[in-house]
Amino acid sequence: MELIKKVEELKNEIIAKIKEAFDEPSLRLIQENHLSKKSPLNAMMSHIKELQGEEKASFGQAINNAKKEIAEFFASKEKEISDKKIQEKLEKEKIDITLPSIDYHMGGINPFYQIIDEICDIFTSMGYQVKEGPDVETDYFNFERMNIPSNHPAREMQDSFYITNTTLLRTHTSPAQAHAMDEAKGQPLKIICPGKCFRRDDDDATHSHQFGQVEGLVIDKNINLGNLKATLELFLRKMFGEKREVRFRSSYFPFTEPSVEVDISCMECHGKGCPICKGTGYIEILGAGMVHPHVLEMSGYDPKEYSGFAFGIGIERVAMLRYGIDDIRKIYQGDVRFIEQFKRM
Ligand code: FA5
Repeated sequence: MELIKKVEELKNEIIAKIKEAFDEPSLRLIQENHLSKKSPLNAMMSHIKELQGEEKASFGQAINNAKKEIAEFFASKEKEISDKKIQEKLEKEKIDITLPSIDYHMGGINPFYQIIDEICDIFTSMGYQVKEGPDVETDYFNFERMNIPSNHPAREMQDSFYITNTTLLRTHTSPAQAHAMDEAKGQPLKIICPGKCFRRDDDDATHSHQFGQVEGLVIDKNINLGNLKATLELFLRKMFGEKREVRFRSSYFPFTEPSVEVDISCMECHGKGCPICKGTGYIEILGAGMVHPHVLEMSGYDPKEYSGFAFGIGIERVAMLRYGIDDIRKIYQGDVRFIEQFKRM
């Protein structure tokens, strides 16, 4: 049939045009002219009404087959052009892996803050909550509530920066204990309180007038000295590893009874004695003890029912022993050559 021949010719013509397309725009032009509703192939559909029976069916079939063949050919050409485009792009954009990379400068984090994070991680993994107290304290919280009334000789050991007669920069983080106990209203407590402390200490290799402590406090029924020792030993093992020498000494704090202090073997001389540890072979890192019954009473706990332990860890001392820092003042001098050595460790 003449019409079917025409369809065949038209199809071959369109396929030839598609073959010639070499880029995206030329392909789109062909699509517009030959594959749209207004295309000559679609226009030929109008002849269908002139045909009958068998002829009508085979003509319709011929048009559909032609359309299908063209669409398939078009799709494969489209893919060919897009693959070619990607290939050309890849060839043009060759990456020279021998070029030096961009130099991102990564600063260090002061070991003071790294140690706080580490201490908090260790204690929160043991179920402690983190609470903070204020840097500026009242005489009442800093001393009285810690069982250090005015004229108590222990005040002299923490010679202080007073702001008024009754307010001062806190000399230890222990007053945070009293705030937490007031809030807890007689309920059990398991907290740590990191923060800064200030004392009129003469600065030397292991003392600074500003330093950090992490206070710890556990209050519940049946808490004993064995719980305190086990907790601190676990903390020290996690912080310093198994090999470091640890020494528990009995001591005195007005707010704990009995009291202990804990020393770690000196990072410089490993226990032999040197100027940094003042010849003792050890550096003191924390004070601790069983909460004094009077402190419990002042804070609303019945000491016959409740007991507790507390500790105060010196942050810089831990940093010194952990990283082998030979002078505490380096932590505060803001020398980037020092800080840069402490990328997140
Ligand atoms: C206290 O401050 C007690 N509040 C600790 C405590 C808490 C005892 C709870 C019992 C119960 P001490 O003055 O010993 O104690 O200080 C504790 C730690 O803080 C010391 O072991 C030391 O690591 C650190 N520290 C004290 N003074 C300085 C200072 N001037 N410079 C650097 N670190 C210091």
